[in-house]
Amino acid sequence: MFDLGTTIAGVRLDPCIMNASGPLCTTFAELTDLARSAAGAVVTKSMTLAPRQGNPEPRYADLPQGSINAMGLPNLGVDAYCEFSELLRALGKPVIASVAAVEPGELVPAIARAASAAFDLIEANLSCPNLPGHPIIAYDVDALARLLREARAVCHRPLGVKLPPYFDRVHQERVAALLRETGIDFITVINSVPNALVIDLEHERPLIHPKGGFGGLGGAFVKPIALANVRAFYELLDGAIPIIGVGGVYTGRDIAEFLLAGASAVQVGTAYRQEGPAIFARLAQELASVLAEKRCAAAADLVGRLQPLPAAAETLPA
Ligand code: RRO
Repeated sequence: MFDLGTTIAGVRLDPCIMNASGPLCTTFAELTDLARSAAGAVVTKSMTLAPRQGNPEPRYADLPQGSINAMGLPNLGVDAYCEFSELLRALGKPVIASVAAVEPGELVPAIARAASAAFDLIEANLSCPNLPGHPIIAYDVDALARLLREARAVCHRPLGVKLPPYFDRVHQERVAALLRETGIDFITVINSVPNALVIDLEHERPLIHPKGGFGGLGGAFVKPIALANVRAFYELLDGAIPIIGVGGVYTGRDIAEFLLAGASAVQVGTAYRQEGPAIFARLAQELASVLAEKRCAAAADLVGRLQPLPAAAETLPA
């Protein structure tokens, strides 16, 4: 009755709701559960050239308004996910490979390997905040430019990039120009808000172990930052590059806000980890209810439709 789908780089995602790379998408069993859920696509945990154990535990904590993590890229390695790709696709929905690297030089070979498998889209994760001693690549625009050019050259599949939150319009302008110039097919914004610290007052310790307790913040805390980044890139890219919004999606109303800001699809991280694969059916139903309230036939009708708030009329002294 309502069209909840979208098309990104020629790939139909229906509904426009999927998991975010990160929670519950590392093992074949987790990925199969996602493929059998009501999500519009399956996104893998970020894969690296070699398998990784990740950082020492405890490395994740749920919080009243979200989550903090410093997982450190635990994954089975790109070869394992390439092997899974055909089997997962056979379950009937698009599969998106998230690809990352510890050393920047490992990114392009990992992308080339993933592109040789049956993935529909490749999402280059250039925004992992949790690798001790390694800065977030996408905060260095020159390094980002180099990697995007090299990745584009080896990747014949649609190639997107997952970006960190930016807090300054000038940074968003530079990155948007680069995305256009390098022919990137879609962007995913935002990764977790990096280097947050949550303190357990009673024990006078951080909640997680790695990096002295510093980790990426997700969930409700970050939604306004995510919406602002979606909006800024939507304006700067003029709708030319589709945007997948992520950060604080718990309800259909949250999804509608991301669509209004300019996202064509959304990903769900913290809430998916807390609620499991059944969340996708609930979110699809809730998004349909919002469309009904707004008398829209399709999710696409909301994309970018955010209106400016008129300035309040000045009240003159009597
Ligand atoms: O594995 C992680 O620590 C992690 C990654 Br790769 C990422 O991109 N974002 C995040 O919050 N955690």
